[in-house]
Amino acid sequence: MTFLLEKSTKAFAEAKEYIPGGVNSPVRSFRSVGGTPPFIASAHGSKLKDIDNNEYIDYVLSWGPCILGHSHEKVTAALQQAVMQGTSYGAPTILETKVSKLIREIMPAIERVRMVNSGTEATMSALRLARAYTKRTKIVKFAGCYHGHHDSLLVTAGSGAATFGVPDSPGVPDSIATTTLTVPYNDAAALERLFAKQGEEIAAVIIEPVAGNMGLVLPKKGYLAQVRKITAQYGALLIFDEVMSGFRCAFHGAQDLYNIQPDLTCLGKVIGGGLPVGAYGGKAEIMELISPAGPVYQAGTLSGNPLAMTAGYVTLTLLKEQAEAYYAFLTKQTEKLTRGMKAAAEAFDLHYQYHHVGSMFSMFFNGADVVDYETAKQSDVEAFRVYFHAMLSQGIYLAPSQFECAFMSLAHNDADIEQTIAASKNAFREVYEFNKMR
Ligand code: KE4
Repeated sequence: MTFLLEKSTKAFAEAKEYIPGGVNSPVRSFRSVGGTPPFIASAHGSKLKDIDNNEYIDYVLSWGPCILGHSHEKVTAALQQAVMQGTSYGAPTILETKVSKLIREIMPAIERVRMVNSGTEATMSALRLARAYTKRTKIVKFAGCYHGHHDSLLVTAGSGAATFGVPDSPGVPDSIATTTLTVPYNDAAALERLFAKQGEEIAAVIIEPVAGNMGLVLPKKGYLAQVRKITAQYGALLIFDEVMSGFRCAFHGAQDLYNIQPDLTCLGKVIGGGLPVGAYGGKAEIMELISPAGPVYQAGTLSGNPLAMTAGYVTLTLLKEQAEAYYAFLTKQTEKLTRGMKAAAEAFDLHYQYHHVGSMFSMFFNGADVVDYETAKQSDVEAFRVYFHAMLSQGIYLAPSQFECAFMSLAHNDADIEQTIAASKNAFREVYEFNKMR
C-alpha cells in the first residue's frame, strides 16, 4: 500500500511561495528525512487524515499536547461552548485561577504560575526571572536539550573545554551566547567542574529532566539529585523544563517521578490541550518578582486566553480524574509497542536502543547505549530515514527525525499497536535490504 501525496505535493510547493520552507515550524518540513510532508485535513482519536485522504496512526500528537487523542469530545464540546462567550478579553477571568490551582495541585512545587503562549516564552521568562532573582548572568544548559528558540538558549557548546556558548543560529549575538554554558547531559562531574570554576556567576541551570529533544534520553540513576545538590550548593536556581515531560513521563511530571523539587518549572503542550499555552512557575518567593507583583517585566496579549484555558482545564481535569488508570494504560501501550518494535527489528538481526517512560518513547538506530547527545548522534540516521518512510507509506506517522520523541495517547487501542508492529516488520525488512546494499 503506497500512499499517494499528490495534493500534499502541490500544497507544499504553493506553501513555499508564502511561508519559509512551506512550514510554520522547521521540523514539520521533513528536512531530515526528505520527501513531502502530508498536509493534514483532520485528526480524530489516534488518527490523522491528510488532504489526499490517507489515514495515519499518529505518534507525534502535535509534538505532545494531544495526550487524550485528537478532537476529544469533551474538549471539543467545551471549546464550542467557550467560543460562544467570545475568544479573548485581555482581562482576568476566573478560569485562569482554576487552571493555576489545578497546576499547583498536580505539581505542588509550582506555588505561583504565569501563563504564556508557548514553551519558548515560558523558558525565556524563567531565565529572565532567575537572572533577576540571583543577580547573576550566566546560565547552564545541556547538549542535546532544547528549550525553544530564544537567543539565550539557541546556543551550543563552545569549542574545547571552555564550555562557553557559541550561537546555534545566525542572529544570536556572541555577547548573549557567551553567557550560556553548555555541558553534556547525564555527566554530573562535568557540571561539578563547571560550577567549581564559575559557580558564583551562574544564575540558573535549565534542564529537560527527561530529555526528549535528542530522541528520548532518560536521566541516569541519581543524576538529577546531583544536579539539584550542585545548584543548591552554589545558589543557582534549578529550572526543570517540563514543557514536554510534564504530564507525559508521569501525571505529576519528572519532578515527581524522580522526586526532585526544582526552583522553577516550565510547562507547555499538554496544559493547552492542543491550543497555544505555555507556563512557568515555582516558589512564591521567586515568582513574586514577576510584574506586576514585582519588577521583572513579562507580558502577553493572549496569555491565559479563555479558549486555551478551556482546552487546558478540561484536559488536565480529565487526566486527574483517572490518573492512575490512564497512566497505567499509557505505559502499558507504550511498553507493548516498543517491545513489538524490538522483536521486529531483531528478527532481521537489527539491534537498536528502545527508550520509553510513561507515554514517551524513542528508538535509536544505534547498537550502543545512548546516554547523551554525543552517543545519540552516533545513530544511523540513514537507516532511520528508510524506516521512517517505510512506516509512513504504511500509514504510521512517526516524528520525522531520529532526534525527536514519539508519544502515545489514550486513544491508541490494541489494534493500532498491532498494526504499528506489523508495519514495523515490513519497515525493518526494508532497512535490512538497504543495509545489504550499503
Ligand atoms: P514551543 O515554543 O515550541 O511551544 O516550546 C519549545 C520547547 C521548550 N521545551 C521543550 C522541552 C520542548 O520540547 C519544546 C518544543 N518541542 C518541540 C519538539 N521537539 C516542538 C516541535 C517544533 O519545534 O515544531
